Amino acid sequence: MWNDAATTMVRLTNSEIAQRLREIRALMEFAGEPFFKFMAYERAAETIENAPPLAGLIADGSLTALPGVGKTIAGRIATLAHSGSDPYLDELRARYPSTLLEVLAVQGVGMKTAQQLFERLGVASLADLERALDEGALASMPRLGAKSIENIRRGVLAYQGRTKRTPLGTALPLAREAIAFLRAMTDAADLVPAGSVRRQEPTVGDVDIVCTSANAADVVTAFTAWERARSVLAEGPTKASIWLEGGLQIDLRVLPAELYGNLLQHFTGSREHNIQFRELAVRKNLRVSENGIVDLSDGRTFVSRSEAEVYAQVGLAYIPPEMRLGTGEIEAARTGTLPRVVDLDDLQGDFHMHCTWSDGADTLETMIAAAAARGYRYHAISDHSWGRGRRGLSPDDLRAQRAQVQALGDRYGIRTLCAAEVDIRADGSLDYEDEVLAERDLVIASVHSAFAQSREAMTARLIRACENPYVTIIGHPTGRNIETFAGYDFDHDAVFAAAARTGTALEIDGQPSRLDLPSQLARRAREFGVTFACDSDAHGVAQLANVAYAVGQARRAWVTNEEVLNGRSLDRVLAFVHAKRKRLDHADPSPASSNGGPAAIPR
Ligand code: DGT
Ligand code: CA
Ligand code: CA
Ligand code: ZN
Repeated sequence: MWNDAATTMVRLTNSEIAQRLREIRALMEFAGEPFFKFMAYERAAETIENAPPLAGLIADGSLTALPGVGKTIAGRIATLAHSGSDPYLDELRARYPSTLLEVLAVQGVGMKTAQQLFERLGVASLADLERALDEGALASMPRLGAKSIENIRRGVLAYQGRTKRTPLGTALPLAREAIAFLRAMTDAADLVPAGSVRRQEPTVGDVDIVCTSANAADVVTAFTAWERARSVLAEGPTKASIWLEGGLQIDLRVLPAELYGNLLQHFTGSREHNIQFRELAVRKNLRVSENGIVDLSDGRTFVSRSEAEVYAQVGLAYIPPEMRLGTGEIEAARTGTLPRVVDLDDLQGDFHMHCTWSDGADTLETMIAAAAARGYRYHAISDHSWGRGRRGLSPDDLRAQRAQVQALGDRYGIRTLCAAEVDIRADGSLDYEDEVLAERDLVIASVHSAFAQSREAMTARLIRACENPYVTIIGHPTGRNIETFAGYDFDHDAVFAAAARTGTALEIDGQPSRLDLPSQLARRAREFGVTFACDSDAHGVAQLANVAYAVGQARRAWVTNEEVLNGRSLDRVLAFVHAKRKRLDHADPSPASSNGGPAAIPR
């Protein structure tokens, strides 16, 4: 940890120092210090945020040359940088609970109000404030009208929404880091994420990790001392909770090995699933708890190391964690009708990836090599079309790119399909002429513009894209962003029906910000007989692994390998492409796509 002389100088980043200066400012103001004093910390925080890394400035004593940094504050910055804290900050923290900052961060709670809430009602945390709101205690405060109280109530909700959920794509790598740390530092075994991470929920409230060990206390101690832990929320003999920088919580539970199956099942949830599981058990005269399954007829308790046994004891087939949503899986497991859902290992390829020809970070050859290294039989390079001024390819570029693929020959032992991700324009026409599309081995068509269209227009737009004989896959079909955008409005059923009728696959895009189709919709689409494509949408080699998120969502949607296009052999993929081209080109030409004539099928 302390092996590098340069890093021993400064333990905090500029933004961590700025954050602490802002904390000093907030607590000073709360304490009633004069305006000019606490505002000096605000100005210094701004300066530090925009300053170069501080080690050099501290070493030659030139911190005070920064605008807004006087002698006192320069001393505090140097102390913070060296030790991670500062006596004045410690003094303020001793006087006021750290949770007070939550209250101060709630929109609608001014400084005066926060002071009064603290003094009169003892409100020192968000939880206190929520309770005071629920109990109507705020109405007793002078100068706080109904409208202000309503504003505070909204502010609390907004604060929770802001701080509450973390994308799976952020949480799962952190869970894996914590697991790797515990594996290296302790004797813990059976380390896995549980809870919503294991269920592959697109966003998670917190991360739950379970493991087994004969030395639970040692595992807990190591966990709370992890250098990524910013604070320890709770610590007990067999469990602990920490907070990481940025506020993600990780709960660790160390379980007795003999009960591992029961407890893993319990801590995986979902709540709805567990309730239904217990209800079914009760009807069989069994009582399920985290401590085992009691047969009420003879009082015997069954405990198990394996989840499969736990389900079997209640007469159920094993239910994969992604399916434990309380949406019919228990009944299906009881009647033997649970589908065998697609597995990451089933995939033979990936259709959606970009390289430096458009907006990818890695070259064509690097992407091909990386796809081959994943063990795929085939993959498609699907760079963007040229329409919207982003780095898209012209028809000539597409031909040049194919020449480059051909020149590489069989060097990597993988078949590279020359595809494209083509914009679906506002009217449902595509960004290339049909002649150009016909030269592609397959085509992904995606909406990247005009999201605000009416439901009718968007539905017609997507159906028209499905009807184009050359469109193999509709990319990220709803356009949602899991944090910021619910997706554009369209008639889902109508588009699913069109996709099934025309032999167009719908993508399940594995980019963590997309996860699109959402699993509820993919499950609905199954009822129409839709084929899916589980894709990474990688913009660099590291993102090829995002295909695992696509598979996770497909499993949540009960999608089987047979329903996934890239679960099939290359011959069958090409047959899927050409069956649609043949059928629609000859039998049912739509007005949008009739200018192509019979396609020359590229080999
Ligand atoms: P999240 O964290 O909101 O994304 O969702 P979960 O499902 O991970 O919920 P969490 O972290 O509160 O609890 C982890 C699992 O523990 C949950 O899926 C089911 C299980 N569990 C069973 N009984 C209880 C209970 O009484 N309270 C809580 N909090 N969890 C329970
Ligand atoms: Ca959780
Ligand atoms: Ca939890
Ligand atoms: Zn893309």
